[in-house]
Amino acid sequence: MNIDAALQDIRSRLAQAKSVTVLTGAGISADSGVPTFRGAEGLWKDFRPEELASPDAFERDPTLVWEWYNWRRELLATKSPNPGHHALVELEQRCERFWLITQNVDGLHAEAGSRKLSEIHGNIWKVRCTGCGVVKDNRDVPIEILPKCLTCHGLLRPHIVWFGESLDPEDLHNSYEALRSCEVLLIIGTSGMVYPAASFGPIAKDQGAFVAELNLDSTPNSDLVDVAVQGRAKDLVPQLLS
Ligand code: BJW
Ligand code: ZN
Repeated sequence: MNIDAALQDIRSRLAQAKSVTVLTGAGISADSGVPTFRGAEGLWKDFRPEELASPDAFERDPTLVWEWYNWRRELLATKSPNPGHHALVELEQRCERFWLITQNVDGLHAEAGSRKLSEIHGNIWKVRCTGCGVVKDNRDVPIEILPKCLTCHGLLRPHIVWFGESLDPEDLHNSYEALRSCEVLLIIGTSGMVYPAASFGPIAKDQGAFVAELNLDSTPNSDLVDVAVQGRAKDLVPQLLS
């Protein structure tokens, strides 16, 4: 199927669906200039995830981990939502039932105006106390190293889900509910390598949803979906609404 026919197929499915769920990954923010994780230009090319994005790494060297997050904060502070993010806000407004599940921690979906949203890997603009667990917004760039909790003086950490950590139960509940009930699932800009999000496509497919993938490349999801369209999210997602 050529791209125009594939987009038309997705458009007509969206128009008929009462319940739509979307899963996004780093690819949608790549069009805003945010680096992805994997691939030739990805963050994991220069940084080792187990040295920076794991609870062990933070325990071993919190200064190093915070320095990395300060570098990311400096970069992200200059970035804005792109037409792909904005098109998903419009889709949310058009749909009777809608849920956006994002793996991205950059906060760009919320900044664009998405409200029916689970940020399942957390948010880089939030901090969590390792002592009392309180979560607070923090947009300091750079953040003071090492940041401390004003209530209990415990060490603050990024409110991000690192490898080996469990996702927030409420985010998981909302995500599974949205996957079980959707008629259409759009999977946008994720390599489909990280669990549990990597299982979301198969879950929606098993319960009978029409599943479409929008990505620059093929991924492990490409073979199981009903339609896979290759291209940039900022170009493709707005075309689903036209
Ligand atoms: C474009 C584009 C453009 C580019 N337009 N497209 C088996 C079952 C269950 C769990 C596991 C399992 N095996 C291992 C696990 C544990 C682990 C895991 O999945 N590991 C895998 C690597 C195998 N998962 C976990 O630990 C999770 N917790 C968990 O499962 O708890 C229970 C448990 C624990 C332990 C064992 C078993 C169960 C937590 C995962 C947390 C992930 N956190 C990270 C890092 C946060 C650090 C930070 O950001 O500060 O989140 S990992 C990193 O990958 C980040 C992302 O959200 C995540 C996904 O990446 P994403 O978004 O897909 O980005 P990329 O770069 O991979 O891909 C970009 C895509 O965009 C590409 O396809 C491009 O082609 C495309 N693209 N430009 C459209 N313009
Ligand atoms: Zn505290």
